[in-house]
Amino acid sequence: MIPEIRHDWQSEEILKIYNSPLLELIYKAAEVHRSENNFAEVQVSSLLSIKTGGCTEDCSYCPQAARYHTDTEVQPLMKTADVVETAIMAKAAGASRMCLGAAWRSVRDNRDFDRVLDMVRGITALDMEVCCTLGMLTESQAKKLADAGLYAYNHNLDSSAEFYETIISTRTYEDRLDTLNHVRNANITVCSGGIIGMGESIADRIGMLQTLANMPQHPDSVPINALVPVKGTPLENQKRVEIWDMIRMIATARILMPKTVVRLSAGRNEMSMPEQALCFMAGANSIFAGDKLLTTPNPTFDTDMQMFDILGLKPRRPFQEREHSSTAEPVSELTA
Ligand code: SAM
Ligand code: DTB
Ligand code: SF4
Repeated sequence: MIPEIRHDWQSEEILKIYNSPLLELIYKAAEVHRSENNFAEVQVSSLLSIKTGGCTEDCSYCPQAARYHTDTEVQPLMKTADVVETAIMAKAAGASRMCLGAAWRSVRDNRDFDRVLDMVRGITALDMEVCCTLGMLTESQAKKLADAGLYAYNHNLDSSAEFYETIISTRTYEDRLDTLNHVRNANITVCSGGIIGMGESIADRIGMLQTLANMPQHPDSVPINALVPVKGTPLENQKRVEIWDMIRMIATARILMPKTVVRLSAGRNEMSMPEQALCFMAGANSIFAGDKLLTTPNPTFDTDMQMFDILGLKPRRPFQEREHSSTAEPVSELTA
């Protein structure tokens, strides 16, 4: 079976896939994954918060928003040498990508941005992919990041356009889409996904997947985060997302976007190994590794490497995504 790469998914069809009997859904997604990707390979990203807390935005899930009283300590922008040092350790531990996160609403053209550009150059020189997530970008900022060697930019849609308004009031869904366009136009790979477990409906989950899958080019990677409820945020009392919902999201993303890297993202610290194994079976082929996400705990590199050994998975080499086509080309012309 060779899946067609489509950009015209209707919400009814997506809902039907999402709601199909669970084992059938996993089987179908696994088939797509095996036909389109090397299913034994998992892309391993390491996350580093280069500027923590004190953010002006009001994202209801986020421990780094200044207006919520969380235990997150505000930290200024890290020094370039410390960031490169951390990347060297992450590479030695098996990561092919370093993802740098800053608690900014948007990038400003100042010395801090120049420092981030230096970090991008420094880590790229280690033969690692660099991803940044710095908030909103202008066209010229995206171009500067591309010129510095940036490989990927993460900017999540988080949910459907309708639900987005209820969790964030300080920027719009359109703002998010504009930044993603600037990233794509600068020839940086696009990483965009969302969070489940915030109180959204299934229709909201479908709406987000539909927006991502119907972009003219599928995002190169799609992180699926389970909400980490953090004390002090408006979503602190949300109950833990069911593993079955995570699996349904991952499998549906895999079927809609066959060649995209689907990342099993936040929430792994609360998942058992068999639960994660089902996510890989359903088409997840990336993780964030390292004992911390941005501010919350994550399994250690060693734990994950043991899991890979048991499941027969291996970390993927860097710089593979640009080689895959997420455009409207017929898949039959591509090798699986
Ligand atoms: N400030 C930038 C932005 O908002 O794009 C970059 C950093 S922000 C922390 C990156 C992403 O982390 C958010 O878009 C959201 O999807 C995810 N995130 C933040 N807090 C989370 C939480 N408590 N649980 C799960 N995902 C979370
Ligand atoms: C993404 O989708 N998930 C990561 C990354 N992109 C930047 C962030 C998860 C953050 C979880 C909460 C925290 O550790 O602060
Ligand atoms: Fe700021 Fe990003 Fe957190 Fe929103 S998600 S409060 S923009 S750091």
